[in-house]
Amino acid sequence: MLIFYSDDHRLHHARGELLKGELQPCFEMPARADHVLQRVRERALGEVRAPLDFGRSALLRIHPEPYLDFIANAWSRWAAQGNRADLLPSVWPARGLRGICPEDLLGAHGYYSFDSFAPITAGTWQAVYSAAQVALSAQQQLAQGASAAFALCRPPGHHAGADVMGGYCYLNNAAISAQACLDQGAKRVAILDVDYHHGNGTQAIFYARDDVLVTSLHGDPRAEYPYFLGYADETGEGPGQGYNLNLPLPAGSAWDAWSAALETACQRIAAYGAEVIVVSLGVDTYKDDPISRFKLDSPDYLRMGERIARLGTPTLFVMEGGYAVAQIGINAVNVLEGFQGI
Ligand code: Q9C
Ligand code: ZN
Repeated sequence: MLIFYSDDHRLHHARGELLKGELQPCFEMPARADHVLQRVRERALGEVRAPLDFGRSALLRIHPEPYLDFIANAWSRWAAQGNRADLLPSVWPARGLRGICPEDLLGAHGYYSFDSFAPITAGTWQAVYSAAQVALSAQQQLAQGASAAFALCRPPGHHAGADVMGGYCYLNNAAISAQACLDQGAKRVAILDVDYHHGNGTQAIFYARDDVLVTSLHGDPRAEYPYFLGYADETGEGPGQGYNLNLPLPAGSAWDAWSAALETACQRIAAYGAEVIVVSLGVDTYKDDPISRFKLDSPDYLRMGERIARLGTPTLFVMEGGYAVAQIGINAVNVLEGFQGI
């Protein structure tokens, strides 16, 4: 299958993330994409191409213009105030506060965030813009008849809502490409989110819609980030009622429990009659992932790809999380090799 990748991901490398009261090195680092690319080449998975530039219009189908402008302009405004360290919010419009976007940059960043895990650096906009173009370039291959393509996106996207960043995510690459499928004539698109964390952004974007079925397997939000979405009783609303499927699993879940949930998701996708599947491919379900608590092992990712392939539906793989950096390439490419039948 064709692989799309841009070196621009390197432009986003934040100084640190706040964890347990301390600024620690970021788990979401450029080496992640390097390891996936290296493994793609080692296994000769397919030709690696640079993305085309489709401009902002496909991004605007998901994200409002003021949100894009904020990300695009925040660093130059921040640097003009004499700052050199990352822009990182500490105040959010929670219960009892007003949802007003303030003039102050830190305030505005809080307004456009739901946590402290989406710092803005000098290169953040170029990196996230290119990651979205990577996803759109892979999506174009499917529109032209390919049965699969891999968007090696970094930064990831599934925590980003229409106008809110968080969880290392700024633009929702999977949602942008799912919408592009619809805009090019598909009637039913399914998203299968296999990242360890619930894809709260993707769910929120499509929650009231029946043209995108969102299914997600993830750590139970009672105990796991992002805590405030991803429960089993979230099934959609209005016309979207019945078109959101959450499959939360307890900490310690290994392939037996995880694959049973995958079976449930796959059967729902088959019943829906999806014309295209967008897989939010996070491999932070791995047993040695430093921030996650599932127990999948590397060969399990081959089985994951095989099961997705049995749906017999054109599939776009979009890279999301995975922080066991040395194994992320093996695990992600195993899904793709399993899908292809090795
Ligand atoms: N104790 C993705 O995998 N940190 N984002 C949680 C862990 C944020 C994960 C703190 C995790 C975000 C795309
Ligand atoms: Zn994750």
